[in-house]
Amino acid sequence: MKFIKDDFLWGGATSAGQIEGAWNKNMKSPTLLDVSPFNSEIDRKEMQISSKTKNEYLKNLEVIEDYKFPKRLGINFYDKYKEDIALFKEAGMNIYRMSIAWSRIFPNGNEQQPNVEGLQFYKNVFEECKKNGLKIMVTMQHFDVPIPIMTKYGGWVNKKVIDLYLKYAEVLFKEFYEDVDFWLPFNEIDIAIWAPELGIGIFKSDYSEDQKSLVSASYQGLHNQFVAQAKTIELAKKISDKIKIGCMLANSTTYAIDCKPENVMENLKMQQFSRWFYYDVMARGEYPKYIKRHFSENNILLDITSEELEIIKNNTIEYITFSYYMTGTVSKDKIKKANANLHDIGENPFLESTEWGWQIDPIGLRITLNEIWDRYQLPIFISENGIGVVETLNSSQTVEDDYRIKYLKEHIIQINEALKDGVDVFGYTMWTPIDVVSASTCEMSKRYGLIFVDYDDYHNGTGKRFKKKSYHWFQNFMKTKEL
Ligand code: P53
Repeated sequence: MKFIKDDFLWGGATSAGQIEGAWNKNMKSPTLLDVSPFNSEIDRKEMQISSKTKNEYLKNLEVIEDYKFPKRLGINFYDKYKEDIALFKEAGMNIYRMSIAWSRIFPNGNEQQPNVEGLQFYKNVFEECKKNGLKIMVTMQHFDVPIPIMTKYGGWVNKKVIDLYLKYAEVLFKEFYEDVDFWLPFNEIDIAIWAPELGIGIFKSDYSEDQKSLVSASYQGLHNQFVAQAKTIELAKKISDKIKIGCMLANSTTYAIDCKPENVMENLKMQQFSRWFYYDVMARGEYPKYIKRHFSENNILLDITSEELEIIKNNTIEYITFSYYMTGTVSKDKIKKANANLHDIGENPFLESTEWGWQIDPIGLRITLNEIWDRYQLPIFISENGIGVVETLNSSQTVEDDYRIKYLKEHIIQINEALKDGVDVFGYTMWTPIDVVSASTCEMSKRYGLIFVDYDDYHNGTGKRFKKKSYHWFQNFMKTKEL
């Protein structure tokens, strides 16, 4: 079967905090990712026992030198970016999705001037991409709020952070508007609700006494990010029409467990709360009524001004992107839960799961693409999709990852079907072109790449890159477009 769209964008996605390393080099300040330990039972327990201890850790970075923090070192992309980008090009990719670390540009969040060395690093990376014929998609915040913004401002709950972010956005746009093809202000903006520490940079422990105040703070932080994104779009219009801004959501498609109307209704609610309302605010420019009803019925008190709503209304996104890894089921009654990291979803007896319990569902991607297209009629880009597996190099210094080839191929076949259905999908960046440190568990063992990186969970290893079987499969697919 031939892939039908010729001018489709194909590539890989990564994030700064999971690959760069050089966590405190050239003025960069730490982010929460730099103090997240490898998720062994012991480390995790120790970090969570006392939230007070964690705050101490953050304030006094020396105290934590004893711990192993894999994200601080990443895969050392900071020094190896030329080699890695050359490998992406050799695989046949024509786009690279990456993120800029805010903490490299404004280490304290509130400086008058940006850190020139931080800007220079990204300038170099962009030049390398261009030399290799790669278009560039940039995420401006990928789970990595600078710690000073958390400690001094209390994270995104504080509206002052909107202005700090806009200053950051202005610097990026003025420096890079000619280099970057697509901009995403926030990775998985819905993470504000599912994992507020990562998404909006608050300390959950500050709210632990009162669950309600945590929920209100999360929605407030999310709202402030909606405003920041809209203001970013407004700003971009003033700088250059070359700046194309889209949204990014951890798309959670779910199915009712059966056709019992109560369960179908429960699933509809799940879909409204886990994805539709976010897309609606960013694409239609309005909060839907049901979410306002939810806020008022649950005493979620938010500071939302009519001026902000006006800005959101007038500055909607140009295209939609999302990550797609799995689907789940929903029922009004108790059902067996699937391991989904973020969302509370149920098992689906018709689907297989990864070692981490993520339920693999290629047809669900076609369904998702059709649903989103039907609702918004905006161009769609799949900014993440892939499979995490424990892998080791074999005696031929490669990995025979036929399961990854199967995973990618089956999802791409469904994109092709969606194109035939009339959906305007214009690109796909797999998670990941190269092994990176996992976002949720900080482990190297959860490998997603076409390229194997020789580091273990404690960053032991040579750091050398090796092509897996899937790398060659992808390279061949790029040449033939045969599935
Ligand atoms: P890891 C959960 C569910 C769906 C997407 O995740 C998610 C998460 C958070 O873990 O995040 C995205 O590495 C995220 C990437 C991340 C990738 O999924 O936990 O944008 O940064 O690495 C995979 O297996």
